[in-house]
Amino acid sequence: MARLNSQLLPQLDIPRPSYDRGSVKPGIVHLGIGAFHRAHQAFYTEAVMNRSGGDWGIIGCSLRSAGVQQQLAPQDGLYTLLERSTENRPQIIGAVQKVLVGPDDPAAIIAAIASPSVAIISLTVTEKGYCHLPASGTLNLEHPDIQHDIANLERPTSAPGFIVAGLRQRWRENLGPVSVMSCDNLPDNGAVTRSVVTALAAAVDPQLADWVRREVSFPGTMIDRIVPATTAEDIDWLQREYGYRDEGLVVAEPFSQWVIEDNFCRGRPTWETVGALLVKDVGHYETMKLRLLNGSHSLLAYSGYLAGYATIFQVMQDADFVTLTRRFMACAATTFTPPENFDLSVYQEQLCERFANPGLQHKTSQIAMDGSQKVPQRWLNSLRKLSEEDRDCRIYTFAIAAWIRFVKGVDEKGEAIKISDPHAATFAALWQEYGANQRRLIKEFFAQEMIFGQDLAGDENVQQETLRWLDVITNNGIRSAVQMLLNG
Ligand code: CS2
Repeated sequence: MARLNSQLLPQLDIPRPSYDRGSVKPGIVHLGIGAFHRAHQAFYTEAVMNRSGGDWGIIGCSLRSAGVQQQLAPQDGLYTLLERSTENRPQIIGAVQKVLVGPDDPAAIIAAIASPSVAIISLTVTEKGYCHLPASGTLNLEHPDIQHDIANLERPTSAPGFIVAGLRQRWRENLGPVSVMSCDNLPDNGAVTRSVVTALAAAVDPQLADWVRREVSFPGTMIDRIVPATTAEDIDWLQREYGYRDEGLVVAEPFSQWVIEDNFCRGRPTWETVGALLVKDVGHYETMKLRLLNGSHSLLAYSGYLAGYATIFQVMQDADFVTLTRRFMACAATTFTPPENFDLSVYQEQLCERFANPGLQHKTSQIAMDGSQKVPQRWLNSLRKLSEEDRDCRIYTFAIAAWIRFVKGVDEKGEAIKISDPHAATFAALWQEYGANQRRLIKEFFAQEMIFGQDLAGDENVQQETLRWLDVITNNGIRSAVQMLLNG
């Protein structure tokens, strides 16, 4: 069966690059070339090149495994983006020129960042990839990868390490600045990136840090598109329907949104011509998206998983969970200032429809990963506001109880749950030690300052309520707890 590559391209009856791929120079180095980047930033950049050309080829970098390189190298960097809802709409994307793998060849990534034509370094390395302390947004200098990178900057392992090594080379060779653009679901992602990169640069060479402060810009972004992990069935389906094999296939919902702070020091693709919104400040968009979309996603992931649902689509077939989602969003929507002239109720309706997309197999277990990194910005800032104002916090304390119950690592039928989280071992130890005394267990969870900060560690009411929910979930099961919440 024919594998997707440049030669096969003319034979395919599918939208494909209309520009001359061979003559495009690289303009972007992207760290963390997973499915999300390929369905989102690469999709917008492809649309710009299809519309008006430009040297915006993407050099993708994997900082951990060679998986994506093995998928894309035999395909000349080409892959299919399949939009799925009730219909299927494939498109071939040509923006990715090659994929480099950090552990195999770190020097190649540093050299790519230091290529003269490169104007933007972008990142989707997930929350934990910033090696920062989520509560303060500052670099965790104790992080083993950061300690390694300070001592061995010519062979970095972390995202901040690669960026600083590449910037150092640009500085030494006088190649001029670049913009460093985070596309991760972090509040203030531009400021966090600036903070970790300058802190690491300062630990390596204070003069480099001065140069970074003066010359490099760190635009913030709000990124949105639901992109479930591709499955072997998806790849087989494409092969059956369209007659070619694509190991790099990416499946996404039709919706996508990108709000970008217009703060680039060396030019950028004209993303605004293909649907992105370039603004002065992304803060309100970011907060809204994190608290409404990602906040309800995490709620549905933990409670839905415990109720036995494998995907968000399945969760949204259950009327109680739909009501739970609507209630959660209505409450979350009162905790922040929306972007100007923005209709929050339309946004919430749209989110419910997106979650119920029958074409997506978005696993609850996928969203449930890395809760320690996600819970603070998705739930806890809203909870703080409600608690400060003495308002009803129950939907949040319920959510926290569901998460704590989830990280026990055993479901309601007694089957093991694989907990994927940088703090999984701590959670297992807490359950082991205090599982028989849930009051103490809750206290110990809230004492995890990197998640709850100092304030919530001292919030007796919030802990009391969380304990109440954990007791209900433990004694009556998650479904009864949901009903009790909705009827209470
Ligand atoms: C999800 C996000 O996995 C998760 O935690 O909440 O990846 C979500 O699908 C995207 O942010 C949507 O834009």
